[in-house]
Amino acid sequence: MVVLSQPAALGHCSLIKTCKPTAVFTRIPVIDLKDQEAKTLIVKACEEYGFFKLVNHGVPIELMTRLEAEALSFFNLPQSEKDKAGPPTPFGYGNKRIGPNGDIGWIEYLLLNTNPPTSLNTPENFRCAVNEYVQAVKRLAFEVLELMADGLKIEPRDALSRLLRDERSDSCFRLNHYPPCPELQALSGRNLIGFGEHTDPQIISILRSNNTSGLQICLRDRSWVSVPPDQTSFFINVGDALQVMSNGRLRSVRHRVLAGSMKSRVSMIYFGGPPLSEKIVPMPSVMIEGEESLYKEFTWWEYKNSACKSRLGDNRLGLFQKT
Ligand code: GA4
Repeated sequence: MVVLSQPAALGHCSLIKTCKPTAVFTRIPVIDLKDQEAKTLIVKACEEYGFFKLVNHGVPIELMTRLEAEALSFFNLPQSEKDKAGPPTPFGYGNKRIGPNGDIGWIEYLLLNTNPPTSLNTPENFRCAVNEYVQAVKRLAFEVLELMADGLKIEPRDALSRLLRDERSDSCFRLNHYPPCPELQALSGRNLIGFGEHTDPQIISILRSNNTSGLQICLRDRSWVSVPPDQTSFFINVGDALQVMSNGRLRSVRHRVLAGSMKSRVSMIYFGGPPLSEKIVPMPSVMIEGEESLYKEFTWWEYKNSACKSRLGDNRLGLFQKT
């Protein structure tokens, strides 16, 4: 990754970093939710990559496309109208600035609370589409976490999903719009960083995007690969909290999003988090006899607080690792 060598070519986006093309991820684990083996395959994918694609998930495609259309009508509003829904801290509309500590990207977004839903002054249709979609994706997250518990032989099987089912669950929802940046064409195939590399702090993230590429994940050997888009499927990420709860067995995946020169990318992500008071510790049933926790004990509230003070690309779990 480099800071632009020809800032003039990009004018207004010259502060945002670019990066070179990367290889396509051809070995992406694809999991069919209705497959008998799903629980084993989910655990395997989360151990190796912390990431997989979910098909046959039962969420109607119309729910996704309806929300995508509503989101685009919002993002197509004049800037002054969108700004009325800002700032994004804690919830609302954000433009280029990500988080409170100076991170920027080629992105605009809406960050929303899910418990209870953030009440933005947006059209009724938009709010309905968000609420219906979030309900469906939440249910999917419960199902995936229950299969994961089965695969890890964790009892009871709702040991993970109950944290998201809890009405105090600290979950959120994000609608991202990565506008095309035509000036990029002058930079021979380079892409702008839309959302810089990071891991998600929560337990699990469920992402759906339109048919525009951009998502990349970091493999164990630290190489970056780009994930081919699939607007009918979901992409699932393990978050930091789940890495801790599995005592490092499941891997919180580093990922980033690049913006392109021609097509706009729209993504919608549900981040499933536990209640603020929840202690984030390895679950006894994932530990073998004599195994010790790799992490110091902390609550989700403490972790979130520390995350809010961090930069996007920081290794946030590092502060909580036992030395
Ligand atoms: C990354 C995952 C989610 O998008 C998010 C992000 C949050 C934000 O946009 O405000 C953070 C980032 C995310 C982690 C570190 C802090 C907080 C921006 C940032 C620099 C909503 C989340 O929960 O953590």
